[in-house]
Amino acid sequence: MATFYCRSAFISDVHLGTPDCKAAYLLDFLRQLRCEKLYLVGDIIDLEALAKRAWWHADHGAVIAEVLAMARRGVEVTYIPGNHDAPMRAFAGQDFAGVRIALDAVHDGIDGRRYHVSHGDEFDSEHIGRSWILLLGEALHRFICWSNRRVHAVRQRMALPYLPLSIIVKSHIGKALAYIRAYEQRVASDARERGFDGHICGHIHFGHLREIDGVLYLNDGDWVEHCTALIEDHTGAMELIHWSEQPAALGRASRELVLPSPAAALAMAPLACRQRDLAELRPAA
Ligand SMILES: [Mn+2]
Repeated sequence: MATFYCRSAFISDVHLGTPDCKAAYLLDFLRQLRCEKLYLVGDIIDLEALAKRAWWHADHGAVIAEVLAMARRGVEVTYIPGNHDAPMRAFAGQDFAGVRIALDAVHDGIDGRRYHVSHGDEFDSEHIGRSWILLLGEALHRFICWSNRRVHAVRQRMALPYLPLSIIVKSHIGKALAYIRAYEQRVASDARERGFDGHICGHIHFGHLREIDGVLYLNDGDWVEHCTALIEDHTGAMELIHWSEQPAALGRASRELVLPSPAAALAMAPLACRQRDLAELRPAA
C-alpha cells in the first residue's frame, strides 16, 4: 500500500451516519496518510441526520477507528465541531482518547504562516451549509439546457414562442456562485482583521484555495461529493487534493506562489467519485 506523507491534513464535512458520505475513499486516504497533525474541521459525524434517522455503515465505524488509531500512534488530532455535530462543542477543551476537541484552532505552518481554523458556519449568514444543492444546480443546469432544446423544438413545431428555461435557472446559479464568493470574502476579511495569514474552513462543500487581498482562503471541501482534503507538505505549502482511484492536486499555495484550484477540476471530482465501485477500495480483511 502506498503511503502519503505530509505535515498536516485538514478534512471536514464527512457526514458520517448518512448514506451520502464517501467513507470508503476517506478510509483509503486515512490509511495511507502519514502526518503529524490531523484537523477534523467539523461536520464529521452528522448528529443532526442521526437524530432524525439511525443509519450507519461498517465503513463509517472504520473511519472513526482509523482516526483513533492515528491518535494512538502519536498524531496530534484536533476535532473542531461544525453545525451538524454542534453538540460536540459542549466538550471543547476536553480530550477523547487522544482527540482534542476545540471550538477553533490556530495552525502554525512550518513556513511561519499562521492560520485560523474553524468549521466556517459562523460566516454563513443564510445557512446554506451543504452546497451540494448549489452543485446539483450545475447538473440541473445541464439537464435544463438539454430539455430546453427539446422543449424548444416541440414548441417551434407548435409555433409557440421560445421559453428560456436555462435563463431562469442560470440566474439562480449565478446567485449561488455570488453567495460563495461573498462567503469567501467574509472569511478572508475576518482572518485579515485577526492578523492571520489565512483561514482554513469547510462547511460550504466547495473546496477552494485562493488568495484574497493577501490573505489565504483555504476550504478543505467535503467527503460527500468532492472527496477533498487540504494538506500541508513539509515545506509549508498548502495543497488541496482530491482522493479517489485517481488522486489529483486541485490547487497549491506556497509562500511564493498561489495556484488556485481550477473550477474544472472541482467539477470533475464528483464524477470521479461515483465512477467505480466503492467496494473495490475496501481492503481485504
Ligand atoms: Mn457545516
